[in-house]
Amino acid sequence: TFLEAVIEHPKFVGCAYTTRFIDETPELFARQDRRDRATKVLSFVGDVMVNGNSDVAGLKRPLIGHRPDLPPVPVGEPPAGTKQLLDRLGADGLAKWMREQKRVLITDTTMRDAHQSLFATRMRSYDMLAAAPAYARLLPGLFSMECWGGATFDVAMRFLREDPWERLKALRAAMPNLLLQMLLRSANAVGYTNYPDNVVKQFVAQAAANGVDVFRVFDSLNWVGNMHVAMDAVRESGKVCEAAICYTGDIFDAARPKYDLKYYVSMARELEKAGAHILGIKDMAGLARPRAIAALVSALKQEVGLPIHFHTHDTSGLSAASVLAAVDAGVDAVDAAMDSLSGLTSQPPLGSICAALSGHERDPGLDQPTLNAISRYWEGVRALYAPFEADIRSGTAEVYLHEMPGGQYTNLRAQARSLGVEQHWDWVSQAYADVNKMFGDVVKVTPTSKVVGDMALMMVTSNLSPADVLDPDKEIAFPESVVSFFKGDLGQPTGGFPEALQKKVLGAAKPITVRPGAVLPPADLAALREEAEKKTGRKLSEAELASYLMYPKVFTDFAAHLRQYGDVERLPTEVFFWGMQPGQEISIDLEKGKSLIVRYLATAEAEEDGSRKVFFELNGQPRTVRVFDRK
Ligand code: 3PY
Ligand code: ZN
Repeated sequence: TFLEAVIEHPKFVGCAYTTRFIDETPELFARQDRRDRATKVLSFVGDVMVNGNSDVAGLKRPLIGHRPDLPPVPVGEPPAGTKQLLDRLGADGLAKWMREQKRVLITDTTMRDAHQSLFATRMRSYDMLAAAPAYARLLPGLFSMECWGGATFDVAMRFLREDPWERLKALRAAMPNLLLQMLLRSANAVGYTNYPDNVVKQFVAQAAANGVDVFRVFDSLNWVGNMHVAMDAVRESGKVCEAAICYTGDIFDAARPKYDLKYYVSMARELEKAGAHILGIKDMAGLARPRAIAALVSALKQEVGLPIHFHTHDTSGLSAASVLAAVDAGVDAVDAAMDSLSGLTSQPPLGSICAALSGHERDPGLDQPTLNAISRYWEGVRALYAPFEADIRSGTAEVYLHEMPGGQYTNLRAQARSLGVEQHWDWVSQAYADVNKMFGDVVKVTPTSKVVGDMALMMVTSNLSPADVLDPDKEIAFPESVVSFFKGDLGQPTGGFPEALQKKVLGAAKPITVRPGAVLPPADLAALREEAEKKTGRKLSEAELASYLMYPKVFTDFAAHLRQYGDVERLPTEVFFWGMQPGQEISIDLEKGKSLIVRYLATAEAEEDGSRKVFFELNGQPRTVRVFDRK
């Protein structure tokens, strides 16, 4: 307690205090704060012991073996890398530098897209931060680390109970020499719907201020008109604006002329005009076949003056061939995931790509033994998250049929499972393809992919055929996301909406035909801050306000969790999900140089009021927490 802190303080013990002792001894409060934090985090572990972590309810605990160590890291400052280049040259200078490189530049996606696509975005900061120093010290030649944005923002708060901003700041500190990259859904920011312009701007400013260097900006309908606000905000922050075209269909498919080479080249020109520093090719489903990507990269190299960055997924099993074809066609940078988190719905293998290019004139120049060692570490990490993985074993050409983004695949499968239709997965994928056709052959990437997925699941669970959906006389309760899509809330698809279906979905309601941000009134940020602070009972940082603006309910719940349990992101992953074994001892680093040694002893039977005592040893002293048994 605070009193103990006072009477045990050396000044107090030595009677060397005055009446101002408490005011003049701030460490008393620091000690109390640590004690509170220790109690909170023990309460969380106690709760997992008694009630389990609801995020893994019904999932099978994985067998957790020995986790390979990371390679030893030399002491001292990490060598200068691309972050220093950006600081020195500015965003335009960095783009010019990229074009001048002979070697192909590599982005590592392990900390964002790889786990988003393989295990439902569940990777915790704990496992990332352990690897970060090895990246900074041993792989300074990487172009960037994709480690933020996309679904990570939401999942961090909702399921992992950690603050995405704290993750960003910690990664920034641990990798001061590498560019940190995020995925930004333009007007949808890191959410699933368009936000008012001032909310998007506030978000980008915070992301830039807290550590993001490269923003990959895309629009889920490839509507450049919907990207300007986000792109301008990135440019104003002084950071790098990588504007991406989302690749869908097949440029060589004469039956789908909508998405031909001309379409992408003209979009790329628009993005260049809109101020992109880098042009991204975002092949979110892994549809860009080797021959297509070679033609696309060659054309874009001729038609635009920007460096080109290729991102793909390995759902087909062939993405490495596409990456190598892109390299031969002159692409400037490519995305890959460390080998053990590559393949399937994730990115192609970073180590193998480097090995394939060894001795090539565009050899990325990364140290192969280091890549192998870091990959072994990630292999151990991946085992911890096995319960979140989809049961898929191989690449499949079916992706060319359904065109599901890699990041959606595992999620949609989990949704299908929870609705009891996973055994009809073939049907779900066929329905997904059918919905795409009915909706006018649209780009499918968050959030439009969610719209198509919601509709496909609904058709399977309600046993509806495409003909039923289109039949003007058959009444259908369309999912909310579908109604919103046809209203134009996500923007306008290339070629417009199919009119008859739009009428059927909307009834008497009128769709908008302009940019949603143009009709959304600006958010009253001061009033929303007041509302959020009232709900959470404390002052919020500007970054926390951004969380609230993105996800009011998720943030409010997370803030309540934080108040009750504190920094649970400091717990080892197996303890966070599954609790501890009797006698097990762990160390929790609350802050630099301050570790708690926690040993779990036992949990008592429930008492009359339904509470149970959980017994620990904290730094050698007995500590009991009381947990209400909700089971
Ligand atoms: C996301 O928006 O999260 C994506 O990964 C889209 O591909
Ligand atoms: Zn992706």
